[in-house]
Amino acid sequence: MSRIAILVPGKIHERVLDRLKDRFEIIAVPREGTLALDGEIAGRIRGVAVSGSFPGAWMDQLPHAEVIANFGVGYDGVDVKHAAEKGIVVTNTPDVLNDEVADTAIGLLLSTVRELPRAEAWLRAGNWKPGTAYPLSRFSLKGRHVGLYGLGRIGLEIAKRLEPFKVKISYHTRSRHADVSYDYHPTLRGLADAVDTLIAIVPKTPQTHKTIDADILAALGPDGILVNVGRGWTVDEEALSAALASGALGAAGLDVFYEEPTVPADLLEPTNAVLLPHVASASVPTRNAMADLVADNLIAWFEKGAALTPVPETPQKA
Ligand code: NAP
Ligand code: 8YV
Repeated sequence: MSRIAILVPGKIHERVLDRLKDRFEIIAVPREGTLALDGEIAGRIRGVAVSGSFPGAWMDQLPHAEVIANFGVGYDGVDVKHAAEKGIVVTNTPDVLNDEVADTAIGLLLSTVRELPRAEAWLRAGNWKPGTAYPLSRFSLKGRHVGLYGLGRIGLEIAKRLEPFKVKISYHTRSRHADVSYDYHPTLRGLADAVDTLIAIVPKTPQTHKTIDADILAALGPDGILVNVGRGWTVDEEALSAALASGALGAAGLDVFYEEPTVPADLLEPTNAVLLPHVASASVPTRNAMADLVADNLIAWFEKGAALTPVPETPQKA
């Protein structure tokens, strides 16, 4: 019996392919503007494993696609509206990366507040000599009031990790959580007015576009800190680089950028920014767990008739 064909456009974690190759026929194609597939092959494809975008036009090339397994909890690259219209189930990789991303968020917060990467660079540059010391960091985490923009799976883990640091914690989401004691703010502006430190961990949606703008940064103020581990889409980077350069904002720690992998020169310039190349989930164990969940979703769909972690926008077929 011929094996079910799974399309893999562009690169994906090697473990996804290792897990799938004995059960499925893998059709690996380069990631280009259109899917380079002839009609016969396209007609055989029933599943997709993808890391990165998967536009609606590609779905239209696959008349028998049933499921698209996305590598990542954020699935903003996959046209889920189009998938839902076509009855295609989209899956993502929730929960298995919560701890890693939350740990990285705390590391990035501390690095930003205490200038740890700059202090290390100072040492490596040979500046530590008898009689010298790295300058005192301007900021401390002690006594800060941290606002979480997003309190979902990862946001909650960040909040739990913040508790032992004895900072006050508040949050903004669209819906209030009945089960947490943190102060709730129904608007982002209200949260930014209340706190001096903002951690963004919201998805890329039309509603979150450049919501962290000049007004929000001004509300955080000259002693304010911004950390973004969600999506670069959420931040107005021009306003951010201007605020960092002028001192209107104290410092920023960013794991994500608007147009990755491009980091605007104006953001590279200010020394009061800590910049990471989207590494929040990027450890071997966590990426392996994400790869397993991609594979397990496809296996569950084709062997048991139901995916493990479908996204809410796409229906799970009976
Ligand atoms: P989640 O459980 O769905 O949580 C999302 C949170 O954002 C919820 O609290 C949600 O609350 C809030 N939210 C959504 N839209 C909002 C809006 N318009 N205004 C205010 N709050 C809003 O997702 P998650 O698993 O925590 O992941 C969050 C995001 O982090 C992912 O979508 C991804 O983009 C990003 N991420 C980045 C990395 C990285 O490597 N840097 C790794 C993993 C995830 P309400 O629905 O009540 O508003
Ligand atoms: C990954 C992420 O870097 O899960 C997400 O939403 O942003 C990260 O864990 C990304 O998905 C890998 O391509």
